[in-house]
Amino acid sequence: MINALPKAELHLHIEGTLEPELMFELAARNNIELPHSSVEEVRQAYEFSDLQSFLDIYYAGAGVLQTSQDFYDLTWAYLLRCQRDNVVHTEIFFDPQTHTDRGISFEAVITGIHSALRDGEQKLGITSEIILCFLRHLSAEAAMDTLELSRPWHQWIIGVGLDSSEMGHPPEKFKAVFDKAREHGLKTVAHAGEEAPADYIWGAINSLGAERIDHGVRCEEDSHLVGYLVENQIPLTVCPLSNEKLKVVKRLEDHNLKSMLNKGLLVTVNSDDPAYFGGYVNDNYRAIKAALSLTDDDIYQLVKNSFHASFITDELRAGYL
Ligand code: ES4
Ligand code: ZN
Repeated sequence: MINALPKAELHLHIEGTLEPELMFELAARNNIELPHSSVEEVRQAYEFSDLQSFLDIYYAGAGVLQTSQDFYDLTWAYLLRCQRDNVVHTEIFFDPQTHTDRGISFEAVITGIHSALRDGEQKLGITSEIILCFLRHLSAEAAMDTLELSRPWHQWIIGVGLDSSEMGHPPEKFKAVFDKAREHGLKTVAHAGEEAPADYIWGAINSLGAERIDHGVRCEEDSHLVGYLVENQIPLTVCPLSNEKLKVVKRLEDHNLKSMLNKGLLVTVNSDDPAYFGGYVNDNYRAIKAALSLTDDDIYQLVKNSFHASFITDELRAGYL
C-alpha cells in the first residue's frame, strides 16, 4: 500500500544520499584515499550517538564529491530511488558551504544537481525543487557570503534552509541572511526542534519567517506552540529513522509522530539522510507504521500532507490530491 501511493519528499539532504558504493566509485575516480577499505566497513562505522557524531562522518563522506558530474551522479542515483518509492515530487536540500570550503565551485555543485533534476523530470516524470541550506555551526557572515554567491542561480533555487549542529546555534543568529533571502523572493524553511527545545521553533518562525519546520518533534513541549502550528498549518517535516539513529528518540515505538498527527499538526514523513540512516522514504513509512500501529487512514493523511506542505503550484497539487 505504501509503495503504491504517489508521494512527495520534503526533507532530504542530497549529500545524505551518498551510498558507500558510490563513495568508493567517486573516491577511485578522483584519486581520493578513504579511511575504510570496504563498503561493509563504511556501513559498520554508521553508529551514531547524537547529531554531531553523525555530522562528523557525513561531512567527511562528502569529500569524495568533486566535479559537476559527481553531483549529477549522486542526484541521479537518488532520483532512481524516488522512482522505486513512487516519490513523484521532491524538494532537496544541498549544503554549498560543505563544498565551497573545500575549494569546489558553487557552479559545479548546482549545475550537477540541477542537470540531474531536469533529467529526472524529463525521463522519470519526477518534479523537484532545490533548497539551499546554510550551515548553522558557521558564522552568519559566511551564510550571507553564500547567499551572495548563489545569486546567479536563483532561478534554480526555490528557497533557503538552515541545518547542521543545532544546539548553541539558535535561529536568531541568521535573521539578517533570511531577511535578505526573502527580499530576493526565496522561500524559507529551517531545521528546528530536532535536538534543541521548542524555543528554537519559535525562533525559526518569528526571526526567520520559516514557512516549514524541519523535524520540529520537540514542539509538543510547548502547548501554545502546538496551538500556533495547528492554527497556521505550518508543516513539520519529520524523519523517523533519522530520529531513531541520532537518538532523538530512544526507540521508534516512543516516537511522537502519531500524537502530533492526532493534534492536527501538518506532519509529513521523510528520509533526511537515507544512505546514513538505513532507509529511503518508504522504509520510513513502513517503520513508523509498524512501530506506532498507524492505520491506513493515518498513512493517507501523511501522504496527503506531503503535497499540502510542498511548494508545488496549486494546480499541480490539485492533480495529486
Ligand atoms: C542533518 Cl539530521 C540533520 N540535522 C541537521 N543537519 C543535517 N544535515 C544533514 N542532516
Ligand atoms: Zn535534515
